[in-house]
Amino acid sequence: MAYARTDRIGEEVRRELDRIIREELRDARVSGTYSITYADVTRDLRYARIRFSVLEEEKRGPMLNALKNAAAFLRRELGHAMRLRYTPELLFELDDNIAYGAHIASVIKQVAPPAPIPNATEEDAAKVIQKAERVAIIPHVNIDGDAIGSSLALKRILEGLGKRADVYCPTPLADYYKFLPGAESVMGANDADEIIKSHPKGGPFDLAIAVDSSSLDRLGSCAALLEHARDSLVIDHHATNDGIARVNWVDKDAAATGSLMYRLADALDVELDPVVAECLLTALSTDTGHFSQRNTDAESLVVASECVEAGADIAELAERLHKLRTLSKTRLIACALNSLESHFGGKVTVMRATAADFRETGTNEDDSEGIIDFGIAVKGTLATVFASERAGGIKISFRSRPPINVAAVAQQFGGGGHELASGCTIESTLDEAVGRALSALGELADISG
Ligand SMILES: [Mn+2]
Repeated sequence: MAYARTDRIGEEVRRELDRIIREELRDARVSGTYSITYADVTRDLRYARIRFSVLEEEKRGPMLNALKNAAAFLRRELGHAMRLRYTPELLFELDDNIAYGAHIASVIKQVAPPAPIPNATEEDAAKVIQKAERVAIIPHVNIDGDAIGSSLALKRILEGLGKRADVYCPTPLADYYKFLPGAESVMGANDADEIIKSHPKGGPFDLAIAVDSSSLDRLGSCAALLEHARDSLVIDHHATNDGIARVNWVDKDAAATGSLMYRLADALDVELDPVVAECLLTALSTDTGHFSQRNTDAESLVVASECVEAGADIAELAERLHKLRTLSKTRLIACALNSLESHFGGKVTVMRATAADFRETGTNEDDSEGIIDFGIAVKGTLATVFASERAGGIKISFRSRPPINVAAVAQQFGGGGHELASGCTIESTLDEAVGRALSALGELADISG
């Protein structure tokens, strides 16, 4: 059945190309008595081998060159003329040249399916992006400022290149990020599920991009988009990244995924506009504690400087992201501060937010963001634990100072993150989860030594 379909498409491609070449391709090298004899379209529509023959021998070479030079133009025209979900790349060969035909066959073998790229660079990322027309962007669950800022910046960058890009949030976006330009257009996990159900694999997305996400778990049910799209890319800065896409661009030394988006914009030759600037500054500001944590590097300050130059208001953002909080959140902080404990001779602090705290203050999980900073702010603290009671278990967050590596501790419980900031979920009571987190810290991070 599939063969019959590609045969039919092949014949349509052949007919349309013949018409386009005769009517629209103005190239003196295309002359004489020629015919487009056959179009062989691969089943995934990625490639079409176009065979043609020319009666006059001396005109064969020039015509082949003319068609190869015009391949991009012909493909575009073909795309307009035919309603295909993907316009194949055109590979021309002379009907009567067996050697060239064999070469084309080996090229097709080499390029399909594309090989995974485990250590990709911004150039690799730019290449797969340039090829895509419709893109799905997926930030991680419990979306933070880096994830949403980077995702919305990426959406804007891609739209600037004339592509269609949508952000699919695996969990709802917290209210305090809704001021970001583009936040009103984000889609949810249900939208992603529906698209996956109503389209065959490979459509409608040419590319799915996971942002700031170190594992498939972190994408919730939106992880399916990565499998479903024609191609996949991850852009991330977590050292614990599993290599979840075909093209994996992970720079663990980057302060934020926002820094990578800045490099990507440069690689794609896209200038920062006020929208990209505000989103990127949010990403950087969130992941660096407004440019004050240890991961704040020269690049993050360059990005910040460029964002301010492009129109982002850094004071306003600092207020929105770090200084202003609701009365109910302020009360939740009071509960957490009240629970403060000191362990390992003052080297580890612990705070908790119980289900009752959330209920009585009228807050939700999103409001616990940033509370952990109060724990690491206590003088003499090398590591801090913040445990909050959630529907799905106890969410444990860790922060530390060098050389204490809390990524390893979170991984022990199936979580992940960075050396100095990580998290996991433990299914138990609040007290038991805190006990287990503390003993893991003691053993793995050698806190007692
Ligand atoms: Mn990040």
